[in-house]
Amino acid sequence: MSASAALPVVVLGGGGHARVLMDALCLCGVTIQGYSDPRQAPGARGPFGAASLGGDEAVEALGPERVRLVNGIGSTRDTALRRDAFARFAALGFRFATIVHPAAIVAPDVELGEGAQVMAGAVLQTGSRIGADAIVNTRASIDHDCRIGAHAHIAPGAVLSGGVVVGEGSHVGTAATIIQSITIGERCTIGAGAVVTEDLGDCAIAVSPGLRARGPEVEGKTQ
Ligand code: JB2
Repeated sequence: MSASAALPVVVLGGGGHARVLMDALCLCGVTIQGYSDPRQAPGARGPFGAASLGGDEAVEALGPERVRLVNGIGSTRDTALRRDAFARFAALGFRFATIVHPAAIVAPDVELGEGAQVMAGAVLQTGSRIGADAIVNTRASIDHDCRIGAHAHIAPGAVLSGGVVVGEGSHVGTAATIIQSITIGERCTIGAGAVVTEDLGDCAIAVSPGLRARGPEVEGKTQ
């Protein structure tokens, strides 16, 4: 893992994504000072023995010179909650640790933005760039020369062929496939298992045929 500073980390969030990150942090020997979650009372012992700090005001009180943060707020479709938490703390001067799980395969020239998170089994090929606070989740595959925008989420098992561009804040769903050189705009939602074979503009929704989209479905963009 490349959490660069020696500072202990505090994880934002106490749900499933936070626990996946805590596992990666423990595997890399990084000290977890605690986690913050408005839904959990301070003082309790949480996952991996991490201390519950209560809400984010407890993190703000620690100050950016004493801890680095890990954004444990995941996303299943809308990445705004995650993005807003990142922006809120960045504006206060906090820095976010960039995480690469020991079982990920990352080519040496891949560029990872601040707070990017690469989980177990992910494969990132040469020439790719991952934006700040983006998630490349479990077993996702990012082939050569891809560009993943800040705060985007490439969900578990998603497959991106070479030269794919995913815009800021977009969500590429579990086991979705995006073929080579496709560009997806910002804040798009690609449904689980969808196969994207044409470029998509901002805020597009693409789902597998036969699945009911929960928004204005984009006709004919998937096969
Ligand atoms: O502003 C916040 C905030 N907003 C929500 N600050 C802090 N510190 N915590 C916040 N949270 C907390 O994040 C919620 O109270 C909640 O406990 C947690 C989100 O947990 P949840 O179980 O809802 O999902 P998740 O974000 O851990 O994981 C989702 O995304 C992952 C990528 C799930 O869909 C997972 O299945 C998925 N793998």
